[in-house]
Amino acid sequence: MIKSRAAVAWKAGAPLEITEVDVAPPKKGEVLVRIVATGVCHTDAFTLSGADPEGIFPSILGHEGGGIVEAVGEGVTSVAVGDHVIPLYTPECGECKFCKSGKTNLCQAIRATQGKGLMPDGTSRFSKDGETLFHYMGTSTFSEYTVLPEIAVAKINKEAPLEKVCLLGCGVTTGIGAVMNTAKVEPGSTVAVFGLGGIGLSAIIGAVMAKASRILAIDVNPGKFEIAKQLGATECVNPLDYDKPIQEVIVDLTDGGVDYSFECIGNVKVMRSALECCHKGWGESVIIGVAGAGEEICTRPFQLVTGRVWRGSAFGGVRGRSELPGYVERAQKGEIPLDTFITHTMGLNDINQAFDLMHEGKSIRSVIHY
Ligand code: NAD
Ligand code: DAO
Ligand code: ZN
Ligand code: ZN
Repeated sequence: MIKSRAAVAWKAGAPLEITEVDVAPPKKGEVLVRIVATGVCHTDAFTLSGADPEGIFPSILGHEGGGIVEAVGEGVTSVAVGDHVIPLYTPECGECKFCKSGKTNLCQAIRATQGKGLMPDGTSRFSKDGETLFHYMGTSTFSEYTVLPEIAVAKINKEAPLEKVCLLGCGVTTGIGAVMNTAKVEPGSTVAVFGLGGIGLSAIIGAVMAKASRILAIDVNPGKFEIAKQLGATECVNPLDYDKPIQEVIVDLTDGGVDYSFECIGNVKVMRSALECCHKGWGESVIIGVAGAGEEICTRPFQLVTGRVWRGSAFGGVRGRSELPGYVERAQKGEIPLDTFITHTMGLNDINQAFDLMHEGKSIRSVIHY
């Protein structure tokens, strides 16, 4: 057992407690990683709020980390002590039906146990005074030391700053990937992005990379517009400035609707707007936001009959072990401006402030430095 500083989520709706926890050594096929830095994503707040149907307590949240391998368990061959890695909440075993399909990044090799907050052998590596603490998304980056299956770490360039590229562990990759891999936006396309947090702003970067001709950035918080424009949005739209549904506003602005839209909020009403602002005959809408437990989407089926397409995207469709190192290289070359996302940095002791800043709409990403 080693001691680790961690932020523990004891129950839904309560602040995290910064405390010392026990971490058991990595077992067969597992690695112990010292997390150097972690971002705080809306999904952590969603789970902490209690709205996440998969939320399990007490647990150690966090899934947007960067760290260094400190020890490896029996049989681990693909990473070694000292390697720099990004934890993957979507692993890549390369062998399951999903990995072999070539059609999805949703590896299922450890899905059953990961969803229960456990390692693949059905036990947890975390405890506090003998009480089991559950893992979260298989990553638990709000602990300085965390244990991950070997198939859930991407080995990256050691020269990349972990306190920046940690953002590629979720938000930035999710937004860019949804545009490039899921929608496959073509040059000259018109794009609407709903929600300008870390995910939506990354979708804007993806739309710029894809050479979209117009990128409409939509948010109810106008404080997000400056950064959206800086990243390449061509127009910013605040739904609160209009007295008609936002889909009608977008359709009017774009001669019948956009080619692609992305919902980056987790609001089922906005998901409908994002679909219905797409162009008749070919417009495609991608759901990225995660809606609350029990919520459902709806639209008139005629929207689909008349050619609009509704799809979803997890981790931007990116296969973590094989593709994430390439994202790190693109960030190193300056093609992905990670600095723009980091509005706040703080130590682990102040992690609850990161949640407050997110709820107040004041941050894009807070990065916790251990
Ligand atoms: P965030 O809270 O930082 O940003 C959300 C933005 O949406 C804010 O700027 C907010 O002002 C805006 N917004 C809220 N209500 C709105 C409305 N009605 N109309 C327009 N704008 C509105 O969140 P984030 O970290 O960017 O995450 C966004 C969503 O993506 C969350 O639901 C998160 O759980 C989800 N997510 C999904 C994946 C995935 O793989 N699919 C990965 C990471 C995050
Ligand atoms: O394979 O069934 C599955 C689940 C894969 C988890 C993908 C989660 C993506 C959305 C959650 C937001 C992540 C921060
Ligand atoms: Zn996330
Ligand atoms: Zn797999």
